[in-house]
Amino acid sequence: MRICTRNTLLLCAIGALNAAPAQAWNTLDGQAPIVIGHRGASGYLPEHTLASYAKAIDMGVAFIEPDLVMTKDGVLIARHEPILDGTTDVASKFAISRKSTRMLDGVMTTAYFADTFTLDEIKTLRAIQPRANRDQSHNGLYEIPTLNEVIALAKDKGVGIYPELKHSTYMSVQAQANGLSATHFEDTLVSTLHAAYGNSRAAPVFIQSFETTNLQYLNGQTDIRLVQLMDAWDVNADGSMDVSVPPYDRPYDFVVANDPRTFADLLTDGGLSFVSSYADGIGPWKPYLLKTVADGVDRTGDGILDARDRQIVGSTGIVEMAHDKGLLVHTWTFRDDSIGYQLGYATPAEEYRAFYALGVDGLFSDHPDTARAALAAATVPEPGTYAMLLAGLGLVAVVVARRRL
Ligand SMILES: [Ca+2]
Ligand SMILES: [Ca+2]
Repeated sequence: MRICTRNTLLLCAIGALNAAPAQAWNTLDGQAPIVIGHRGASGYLPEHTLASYAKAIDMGVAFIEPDLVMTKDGVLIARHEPILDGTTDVASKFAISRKSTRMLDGVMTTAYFADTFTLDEIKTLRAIQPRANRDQSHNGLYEIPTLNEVIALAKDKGVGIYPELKHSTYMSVQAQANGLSATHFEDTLVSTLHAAYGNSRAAPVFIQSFETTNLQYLNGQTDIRLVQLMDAWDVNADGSMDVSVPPYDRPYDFVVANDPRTFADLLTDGGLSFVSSYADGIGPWKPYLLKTVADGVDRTGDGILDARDRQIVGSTGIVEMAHDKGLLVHTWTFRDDSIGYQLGYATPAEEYRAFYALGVDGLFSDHPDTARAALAAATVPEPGTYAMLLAGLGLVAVVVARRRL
């Protein structure tokens, strides 16, 4: 492991020269960042289907990301939400009487919930593309996969998996209502992963969640690496994060426990120390890491002010702070078709390049081919690289000399 801190910058720079032509990444271990297929290659095919994951693998991702929810009979399946309405054809196959009204992270919601359907029922459904601006031609073709089916594909293709426990607090209530244990969701994930990969930190697996209690529980159950996700509602004009709107403001288990901390509080020095007591990495929404400001300047020159025009200020310092505590940083979500959150960059390629340069250890992309192409371009040594590195060495030498005074 090679961590380049301010104190070891000179050695790291020399190391980079000796290791030429490999590029010195600003990641925690100095290796190239990983591209994670967000819900598969969800920019192209209906999310969380084996077809979507397979396409992401074909595009060169290191990991595929199954979000997990639970069926009535306690089977873990891949869906972004326990709500089936938006991403499946459930409404055309089951009577409206199968809808129910439940509290989901503090929001009263009426929907077809996965935990009210058996796996046999779920297997009659077919996935649909939830985003109107994306290809609808694959609707109705693909089943909803189980965790075991996702693992089988990943192992067959030689990539890792990055499962997310969705809404653990909600799942615990539903599990008990369905006659299962309060931790059935987490325990089933752990036993399934251990059976497939062993109980090892070296397993090609990361478990992620927006909640904290479940990850702290898992820390006592498994050596598989754990990642704490951090959300927010929006980004303010001045670049600060808006964490004022539930349920995007804080982990839902904090709400239940009357813990006043927000996601932003988990990204302070003290917050990161807390997270590092049980997790191996953090997964903050990308504007937490790179500060941009809406200053009214039309940088793209199209006569319209949007997110792409924001002024880039630079690192918020969170990547550096997390790395100093030994935490990996995996951020999200990168898309070719979402200029509303392509903050400060005219093209997706420029945005990827900036985050790779920032030192993120990985990122989640709906369009993994674009992410991989940007990574490949970033690994090609540019003509000026060594001159710049030498100039940097000179600068370090000056700094070191001044410190001696
Ligand atoms: Ca996810
Ligand atoms: Ca513009």
